[in-house]
Amino acid sequence: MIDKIVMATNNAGKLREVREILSPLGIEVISQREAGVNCNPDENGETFAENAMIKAKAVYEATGLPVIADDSGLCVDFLGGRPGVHSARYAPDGEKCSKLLSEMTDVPQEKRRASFNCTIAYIDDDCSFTVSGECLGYIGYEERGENGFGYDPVFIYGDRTLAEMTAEEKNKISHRGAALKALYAQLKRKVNKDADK
Ligand code: ITT
Repeated sequence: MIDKIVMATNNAGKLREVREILSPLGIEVISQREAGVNCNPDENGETFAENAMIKAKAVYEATGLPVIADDSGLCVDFLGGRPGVHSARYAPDGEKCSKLLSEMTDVPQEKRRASFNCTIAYIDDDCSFTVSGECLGYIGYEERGENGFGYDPVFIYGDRTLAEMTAEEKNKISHRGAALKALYAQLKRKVNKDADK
């Protein structure tokens, strides 16, 4: 099994969650900065998968080590899927939730459905692939909770926002948790295949 992976990200919240999920499985995740790479490629893809691959490739080319990159975002039904792949650029951190709430004033409960989506790209010397995960919920009417990052205070799953959940609770139901579960299954298959060669 791969025991050390570089994560191509500048987002501390993502890095923390990926570490929490993969380290109990025996995979050490180091940040691109810890790997000595400082890069922020232009995320000009039209899909989460394209952008995840752009980020993973840039760091793989710089390090030659196994790399993962996460491209994720919030898709709101009422907004025709926005902010989607533009979630990071929608507003500065600290203003994302308030801007979204202001776009959703007076929108009734039944029209507030939304999904968090996450695609993770993986690259090493002999393969590259993407895996995805989704978390379905809806947008609340106010910010609630102190945990998590990004849009967590306005995204309701069940009867709580993701920011009201512990890290462990969020990771069990989140888009990122689902994508990482699929990644782990793929890596296990790859190891078994290599062992059969
Ligand atoms: P990197 O590209 O460096 O990884 P980024 O923040 O720019 O970091 P993205 O381009 O993938 O990442 O943008 C995704 C945005 O969607 C992110 O900045 C958050 O605002 C939001 N987001 C993604 N996952 C989230 C989560 O689990 N909870 C809350 N917001 C999330």
